[in-house]
Amino acid sequence: MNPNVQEILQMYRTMTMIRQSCERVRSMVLSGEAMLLVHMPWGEEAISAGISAHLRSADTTITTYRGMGDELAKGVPLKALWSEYLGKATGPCKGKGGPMHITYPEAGLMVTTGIVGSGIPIANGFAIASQLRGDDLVTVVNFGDGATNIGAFHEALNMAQLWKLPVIFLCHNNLWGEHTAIHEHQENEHVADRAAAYGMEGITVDGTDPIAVWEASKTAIERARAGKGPTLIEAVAPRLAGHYVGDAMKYQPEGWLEKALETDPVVTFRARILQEGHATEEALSAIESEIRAELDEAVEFAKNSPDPDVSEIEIDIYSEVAA
Ligand SMILES: Cc1ncc(C[n+]2csc(CCOP(=O)(O)OP(=O)(O)O)c2C)c(N)n1
Repeated sequence: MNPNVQEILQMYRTMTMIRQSCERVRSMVLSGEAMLLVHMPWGEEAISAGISAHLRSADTTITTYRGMGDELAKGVPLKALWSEYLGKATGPCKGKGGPMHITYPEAGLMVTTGIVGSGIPIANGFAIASQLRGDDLVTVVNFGDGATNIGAFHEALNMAQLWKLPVIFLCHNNLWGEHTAIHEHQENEHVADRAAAYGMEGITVDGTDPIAVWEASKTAIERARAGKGPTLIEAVAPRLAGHYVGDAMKYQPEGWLEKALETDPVVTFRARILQEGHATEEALSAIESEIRAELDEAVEFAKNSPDPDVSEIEIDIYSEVAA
């Protein structure tokens, strides 16, 4: 089964929004207009767009410091996201979370974490809650290839399979863990092969192709909603920029990035939409302009928003302890 035209264009819209936001963050950081340590999902846009097509607002998403795409695709509004990125009081975490700690329960975005692998067992917790409530909600946890070497990944997969938890373990395999290439940190040919150790379904897909991600996640989400347990999806999508904005990538072999750019998901999906006749050049340009205008408005809103007041500094940070 394939996505219909409306779904295809929605995925293109989401991917464009993520890419334009990546470009804007980079230009603001490199020009000195914003001071942030940020990790962009450059190249991973199709993964977030493909899976989110099957998610409801009430489903849970957990992501990482490279989570801007997952956050936008799940429905975090641009204004909210940008306000938090710029540390403003209008952000969903009142500017105290920043890019690495965005939470937006209204859209089911429950955790963004900077601790590699830490979101994976937390996903099991949300999934157990669904099981106890007896609903058919799913939890999607996003993480990188490097995170699959963390002990918590293995413990969480074992338990999720044993208890048939409604979780999708979505590995964004961008072929790098910080400055280390994947073949220098694990010997498995595919990250998805690791699922077999726990009796779990594991699948490797082309993470630069939103339709491939759409198909794989449709099957996995339907299985999870039906109580048939978790799936490990490995979506392979080369990282098209540095580990963080400002990383000069001196550790990459010569020509690596140039080759990876040949499968730039936003560029190739655009060309495919045109070639398969799903939309005209004018229609795609209109989507791009519309998003640029929304982004301009969101960035202006965030820039003009107040900083958090100093009196806020301990609020929402420590819990009240009864004497
Ligand atoms: C527990 C822990 N160990 C180390 C780090 C430092 N660190 C930050 S990002 C990163 C690389 C993680 O690679 P991967 O999981 O592939 O995710 P990617 O950055 O490629 O999205 C490391 C080691 C950390 N944040 N947390």
